[in-house]
Amino acid sequence: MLVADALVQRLSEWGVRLVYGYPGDGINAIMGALDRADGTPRFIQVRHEEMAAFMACGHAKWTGEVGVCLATSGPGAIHLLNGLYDAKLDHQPVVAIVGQQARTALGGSYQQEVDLQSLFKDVAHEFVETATVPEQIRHLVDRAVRIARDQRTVTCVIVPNDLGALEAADPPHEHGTIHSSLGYVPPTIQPPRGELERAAEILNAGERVAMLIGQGAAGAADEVIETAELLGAGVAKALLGKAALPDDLPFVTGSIGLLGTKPSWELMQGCDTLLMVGSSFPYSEFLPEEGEARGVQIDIDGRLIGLRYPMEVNLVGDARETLAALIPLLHRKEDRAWRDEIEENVADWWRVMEARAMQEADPINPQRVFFELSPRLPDDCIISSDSGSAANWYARDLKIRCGMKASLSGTLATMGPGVPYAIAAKFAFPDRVAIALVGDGAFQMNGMNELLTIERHWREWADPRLVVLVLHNDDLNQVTWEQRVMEGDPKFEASQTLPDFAYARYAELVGLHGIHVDDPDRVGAAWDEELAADRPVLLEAIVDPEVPPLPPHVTLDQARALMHAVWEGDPASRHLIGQSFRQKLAELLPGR
Ligand SMILES: Cc1ncc(C[n+]2csc(CCOP(=O)(O)OP(=O)(O)O)c2C)c(N)n1
Ligand SMILES: [Mg+2]
Repeated sequence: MLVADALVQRLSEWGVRLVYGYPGDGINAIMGALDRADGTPRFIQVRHEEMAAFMACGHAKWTGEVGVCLATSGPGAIHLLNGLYDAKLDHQPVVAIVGQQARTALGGSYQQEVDLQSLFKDVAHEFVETATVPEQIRHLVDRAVRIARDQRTVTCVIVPNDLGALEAADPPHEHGTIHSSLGYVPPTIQPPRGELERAAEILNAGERVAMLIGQGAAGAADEVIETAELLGAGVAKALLGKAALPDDLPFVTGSIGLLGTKPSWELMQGCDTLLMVGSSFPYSEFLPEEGEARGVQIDIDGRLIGLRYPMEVNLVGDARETLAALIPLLHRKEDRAWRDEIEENVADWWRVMEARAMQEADPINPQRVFFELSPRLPDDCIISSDSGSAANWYARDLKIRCGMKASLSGTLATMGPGVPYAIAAKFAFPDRVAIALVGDGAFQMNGMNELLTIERHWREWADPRLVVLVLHNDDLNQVTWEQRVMEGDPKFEASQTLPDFAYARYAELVGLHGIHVDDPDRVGAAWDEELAADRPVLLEAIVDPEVPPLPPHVTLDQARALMHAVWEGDPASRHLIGQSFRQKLAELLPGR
């Protein structure tokens, strides 16, 4: 058995089922070992190493397991980086295994010799090691997997190509050797009783309690609901927590932040007490003003607690365990006026969403595409969104139900993960429908290429449905709006306009189905057709780039900046004024 075989076998013993990657001479020994391993773990070839890292991150997000990606020395390793940062910033356990030039050549400015130890030092700062002798492989794999899981982060093992091809060796029983073992079960962490009592006192004293939950609250939905019931609270969700709680509960105000909803904004502005659970939502202007509310936070990561708002009690602990211990200490609030107000705001907001979605546009209002999808979402589907305007409509217009999974690049907010996350969903759960919601810019950046990976594999999936929505607006629209609203600049055509392309026809060329829709009244039927298909489908929706992704609360500065952009000669000024005005009007007069 070679070192490479020992590495692959150890991954398999850790329960790793899938390795996403791309070959190269730096990892030929490992490829040989994966071939001999005969599918345990299984190697999935991608189109670009960044996609392998996104898929490993997606795998971790969908399954809670460690995701693994593999790339060759030099260029392959460098290509992984952005996907690895996506995982690191969203706290996902991902192990990167990368090749390196032969030990005999290192330090010789050899071909493809890159200082990988330094290159990965930041993204994998919890653990990055280069193997130098066969006896290290066992403990390097053990530590990489265990640290990735325990710290919910990215780790990296660098394997010089000559080492991979040596005979494997166990560490001898002598000085200077390591004898590591398998297995990791996360601990249940609970704060001390006295702190729970202090937290309960604050929450019991509050008259208008707001809750904000994030991905850390996934798995604690029942406890979140019970807490909100007792406290008469509304619950807002950070982007990564979108699937942590269903949207069909009347007190769930939906997303928060620039992509958030008005009831979430009102919840935070009106509350006197804030309970934050499993979230590190960064935009403080969307939280209560300092001094306006008393705060309690629950987070598993002691490094990140008490950071976004001056909390009075910081409970380091698992969301579910901590809430379960807190609940018996809470008194049910008898005055439900605050809760009634929240529920009215939420009901009104959904009417606004419908009115905004049904506003006519040229040709299709992108909100309509999401609004029509929402009630059609199959049970247990897995939804990924890309960065771009899609993230706004994903955040606001989709009503997540119990059992669904949903994610995007929450913290890095990188373009590109939409399609690879969906592919990872299909490999992890071949019997569930995956839906990727992406802009044409993100699709051109990499999604197009990964359609080839989908075409290669879909026949093996128990349910072949993987749907890719492409918002065809010939524009890097999210940033176009940022240029207008944040900078007061008109759209800069040279930076913003995309090459036009026939996405549905391309999908057909690849061997999948492609549906092109440019009529708003056909959007619902197009979704029905997509979701009934016998293979992966691309839905190309021709959408209007001048429908503004309005933040929940437009500041005077933002409105002024927009007017300035128009004044400075925005190429779409007349149409965009009309659309902005109509969208705002839909908020004032929902249902008309
Ligand atoms: C890798 C990367 N490059 C650039 C950006 C900045 N950015 C964020 S959204 C966006 C536009 C996305 O355009 P598209 O995918 O067409 O979606 P649209 O907003 O038009 O719907 C850009 C350029 C980013 N987030 N990530
Ligand atoms: Mg676009």
